[in-house]
Amino acid sequence: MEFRIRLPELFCLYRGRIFTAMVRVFLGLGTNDGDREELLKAAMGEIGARCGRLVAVSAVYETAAWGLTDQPDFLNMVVELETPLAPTELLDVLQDIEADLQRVRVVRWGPRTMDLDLLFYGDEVIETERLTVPHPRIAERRFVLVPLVEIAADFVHPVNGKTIVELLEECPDTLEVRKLA
Ligand code: A4P
Ligand code: MG
Repeated sequence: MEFRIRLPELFCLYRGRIFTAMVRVFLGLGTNDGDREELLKAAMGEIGARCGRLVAVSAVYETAAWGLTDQPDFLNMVVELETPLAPTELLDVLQDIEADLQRVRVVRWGPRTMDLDLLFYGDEVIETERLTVPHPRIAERRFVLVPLVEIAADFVHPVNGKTIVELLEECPDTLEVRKLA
């Protein structure tokens, strides 16, 4: 005879652990040091294996450096996932993945092998010492908004109430963001 446990809808089973419902999350990936395409592939593999279920993936874009402009171009992309992890647990795993990909933090906004930013965590607004969500500079950056429009055009920013399309239309950034074939 077969026994099955039926979980109430608010709970889910993920890799042998019971979690409360999955949360829709968007992550930004950026790299401008090393073999950038391989680094993006490796990061995606790790995110899929350790953070949750990948739901959507944007194209890869070559982008001029924002902030500290005198540095090599970046490759950027964004991904959507469903995660069972709490925000700080997710940040821990993202920072572990950055470390595994040999990121060394030297200069703020400077070159890096892999930068993983938590852009949105559902519609939650989080302000702690370690974490600001939504990521505070989304609206100022075409390298985030252009790939986001591809996979989440109608997603509403929980703080300013604007969709990603609206944010892109209003974005003052003029730096180049070029889709790779
Ligand atoms: N932290 C707080 N909130 C978050 C969040 N939502 N996601 C904290 C991720 N981390 C968050 O980040 C510093 C601290 O931010 C972390 O310890 C975490 O607790 P970091 O990644 O160590 O430092 P950073 O990336 O140099 O600084 P920062 O301010 O996070 O920079 P950004 O915003 O990540 O920007 N130009 C192009 N074209 N493409 C890029 O990808 N990236 C940056 C970095 C600058 N210019 C760029 C790009
Ligand atoms: Mg960062």
